[in-house]
Amino acid sequence: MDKLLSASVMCADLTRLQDSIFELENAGVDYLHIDIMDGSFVPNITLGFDLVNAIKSIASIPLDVHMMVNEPSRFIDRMNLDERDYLCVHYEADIHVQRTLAQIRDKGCKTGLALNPQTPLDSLEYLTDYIDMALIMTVSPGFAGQKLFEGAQRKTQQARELLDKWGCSHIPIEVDGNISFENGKKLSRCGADIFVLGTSSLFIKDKEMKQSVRDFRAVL
Ligand code: S6P
Ligand code: MG
Repeated sequence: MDKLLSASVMCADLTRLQDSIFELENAGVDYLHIDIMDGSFVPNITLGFDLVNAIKSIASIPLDVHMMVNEPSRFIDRMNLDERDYLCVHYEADIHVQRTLAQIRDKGCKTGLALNPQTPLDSLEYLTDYIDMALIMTVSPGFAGQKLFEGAQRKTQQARELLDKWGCSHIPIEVDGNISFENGKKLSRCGADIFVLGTSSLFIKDKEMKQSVRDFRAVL
């Protein structure tokens, strides 16, 4: 499977959002990762649906929307996404997550299912028919600039093994949180396919983003 890079928009310069989006595209990332938080599922509030739609209207690369929101089904129709985009919800945030994943499919975009660090991998087992990507959180969600949790490599490797065992080698694994060059390299070897780049590797003072993207691809 191709290794893909998804840039975390919440880490970009939001005072000049349009330029930031074009800079990220120009730097050569594959997706724009947009974090939506509700101040309840996670203790923070970041980007929202209107912003997703605004970005979608100017972006030429697909979006990778990560909803850290309780009962996400309430908001899915608020976003104008298409078949190139991922819309990812959390297993822990929705007691009827199967229905929500089906709702996202009906909407016509790709589904993602995210798991917090402590959530067991077997949560994925009966949902594999409904997911186009598994998002393994490598930090507890809510903030940029955190440290990789200790079990992240083991969990990523086991996720890959289990998905393969269940006949789902086609489902990519995304990793999100403290994806530095070093952690990206290790997680890539464990089977990660999509890497969310934030303050640990892409938004680095005095380093050109184009160079960071090149360097990141080189370590994978
Ligand atoms: C926060 C969110 C993430 C962050 C990203 C930041 O939980 O889901 O997508 O934006 O992890 O990257 P970094 O390198 O600062 O951890
Ligand atoms: Mg995220």
